[in-house]
Amino acid sequence: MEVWVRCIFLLLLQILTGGHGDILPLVWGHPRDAGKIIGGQDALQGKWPWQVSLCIAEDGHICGGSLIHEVWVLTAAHCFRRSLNPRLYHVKVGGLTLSLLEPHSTLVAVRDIFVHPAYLWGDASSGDIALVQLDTPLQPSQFTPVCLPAAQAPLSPGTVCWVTGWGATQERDLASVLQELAVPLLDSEECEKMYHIRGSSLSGKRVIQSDMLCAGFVEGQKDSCQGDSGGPLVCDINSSWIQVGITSWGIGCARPHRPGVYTRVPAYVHWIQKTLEENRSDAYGCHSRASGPHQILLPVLLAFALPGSL
Ligand code: 4AZ
Repeated sequence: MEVWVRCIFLLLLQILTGGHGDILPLVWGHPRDAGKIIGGQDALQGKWPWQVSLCIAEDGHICGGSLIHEVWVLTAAHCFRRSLNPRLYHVKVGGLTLSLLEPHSTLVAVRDIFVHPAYLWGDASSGDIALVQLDTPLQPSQFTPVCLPAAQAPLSPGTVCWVTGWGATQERDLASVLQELAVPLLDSEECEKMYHIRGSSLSGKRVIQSDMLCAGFVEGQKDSCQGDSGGPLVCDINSSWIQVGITSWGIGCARPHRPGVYTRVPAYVHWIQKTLEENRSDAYGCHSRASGPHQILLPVLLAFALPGSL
């Protein structure tokens, strides 16, 4: 694309997205990053309406995430290794690709980031969960939230669930369409044993903690990968999509005996509830049901403008 055309596009984009002061690239992620979950397939528009892309202005797409509410995104703590400054991040909602020019997609600024206190900022740490509070609430037409499980939800090994994301692929594929992959849940003890097969550096150490969940295949070949992390692992339970996992880590991707490891969401539903309650978004102006500035100001102005009318 000619440089000046690109500049006009960028300028328009700034205006359309409300201009947060930082010039954003047209497509999140460079072609070398764009790709697929390994062994997955293209998702259809609207099939996973809670899926979001967490982006940094300079680097583009860094992680997946899921909408659980009009202002809340669930993602992984390790997505914020670079910085905890909310101003650096944006969330892209409603897209099938990473293109910022995609119709029906929205780019929203981040107000705040809440990382679970158990997360230790190291590889394969417990507590790999974070909540992102958006700067402006989404309209009901812009998204559908995913359901959260009960704290005691039994996650039976063999249940086939779905992982989605724009993460890395083995192939150098330029397509950046959201990928989906069906993965069976695995028994944690079996998963622990698998990770110790030819895993001498792990000997004596527990790898799969109680807040982790494995999903995938003994033989490898199909898996989530870098760039999918933070995104959801969802199961269709009684015709509702329930998020049971957050893509977290693995040793490599799609290797035999190294299935994907996910944060076990039922272990954190109380923390999620508490964080949402303690950070209620009552200060969102027009969207607030409490009497916000508009609800007070309008009758006062009318009283002055129309003396005798009240
Ligand atoms: C990552 O680096 C990553 N195979 C995510 C998922 C998996 C491995 C690595 C699972 O973000």
